[in-house]
Amino acid sequence: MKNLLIFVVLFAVQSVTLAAADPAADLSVTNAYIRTMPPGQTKTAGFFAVTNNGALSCQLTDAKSSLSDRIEFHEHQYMQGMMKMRPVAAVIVPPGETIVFAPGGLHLMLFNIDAALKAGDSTQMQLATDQCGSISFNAEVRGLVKKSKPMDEMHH
Ligand SMILES: [Cu+2]
Repeated sequence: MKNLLIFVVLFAVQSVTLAAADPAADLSVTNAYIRTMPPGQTKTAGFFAVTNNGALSCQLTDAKSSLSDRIEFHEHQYMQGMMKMRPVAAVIVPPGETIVFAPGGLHLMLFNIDAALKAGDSTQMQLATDQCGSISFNAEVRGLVKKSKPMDEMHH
């Protein structure tokens, strides 16, 4: 009987320790939003800032949304005077750092969107990582900004 009691206490202590060490709690996402789509489009871009307050390096491996069955990490780069974008396999968020997904740089590319996106709506999204668990966050739908440069329409 005494042994059983010790076992229960040890088990409880261990559970608390595991919960406190949950690395997903060390990730936070702020300023998340996706853009509305021009008529006839089925893909859009998403942006956010992710901060790693933990001690582990967190590699973003996957993004999910009920709006899209295919989401890729993309980045924009100037190549020979042209803005081009290409997929990035994974994005690393080092301990203590914030990685910003913003227009003209890193972004999420959401494909095959059936639903109409209305500015002011919001949608639940998840980011998965290699060793820091996954994190859910709310992304606001924001209207397209009118751009004076035609290059922004060329690659999406
Ligand atoms: Cu893209």
